[in-house]
Amino acid sequence: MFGFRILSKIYFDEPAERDTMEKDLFDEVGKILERESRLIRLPSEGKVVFVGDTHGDLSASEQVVRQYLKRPYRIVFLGDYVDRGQYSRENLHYLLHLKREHPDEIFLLAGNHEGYMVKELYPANFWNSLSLMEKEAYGHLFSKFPLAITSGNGVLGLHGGLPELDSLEETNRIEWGDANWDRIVWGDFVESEIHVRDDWSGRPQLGRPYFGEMMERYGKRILVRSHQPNAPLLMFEKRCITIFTSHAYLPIRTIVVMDLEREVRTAEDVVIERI
Ligand SMILES: [Mn+2]
Repeated sequence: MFGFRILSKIYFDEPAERDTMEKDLFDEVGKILERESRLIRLPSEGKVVFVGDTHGDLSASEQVVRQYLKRPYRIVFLGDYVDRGQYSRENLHYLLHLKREHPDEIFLLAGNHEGYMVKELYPANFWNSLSLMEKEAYGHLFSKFPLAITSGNGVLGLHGGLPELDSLEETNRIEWGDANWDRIVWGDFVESEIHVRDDWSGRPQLGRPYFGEMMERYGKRILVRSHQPNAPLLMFEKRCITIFTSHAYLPIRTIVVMDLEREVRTAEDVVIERI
């Protein structure tokens, strides 16, 4: 708490400088994101590290970057950078700076907490601390974040659940707030024979048959996602991996490291690492 007050004092006491810094950073990262598409395609060489929700846990992001921001790795953050943890703003700005400096090595996908301006949520301690103007600036930048990332060796990464599309290419046509956006950033997987159930919680519930059908349609073997702290680490014959990388939720932070040159069939073909 003490640390946060000091940091927020530094930021809030210098509004002019803060606005300029933000504007340049937001403009530059916004331009980089506009060149990317909503569906990122990873190259077929090197390795990739997937990082789950960081939720204001700045030191989690820093640790992954210290370990893996080097050849042959690329780092994919699966969304939910803000709220819950103590250092939302610091964590997010750290990642935005990284994206600006290393646009081809760092990828920042959208989570539901980046979609607050479209669909409100709780807890929203970061969002609640902002003025309306700031909310709009963050919301505008977040609306450019990609929704999914895929590789030729059979992996798909996104924040929550699978969309229902004819092909993954159609990810580029998803609008923020539509039904497929909702499944991607809000979707939960359940060990059940249901297909899809949109229940009272506002979180689409996606069952085993739906998982199998969509992965088959998209030609993917493994899904790496975050978002759902009560989900088992592995589901659906070890083809659905759920990781968290924030002390705001769980005492253990988990990441996935994967070789892009090797075909993957289940979680046994990747490294699940505790950091
Ligand atoms: Mn989430």
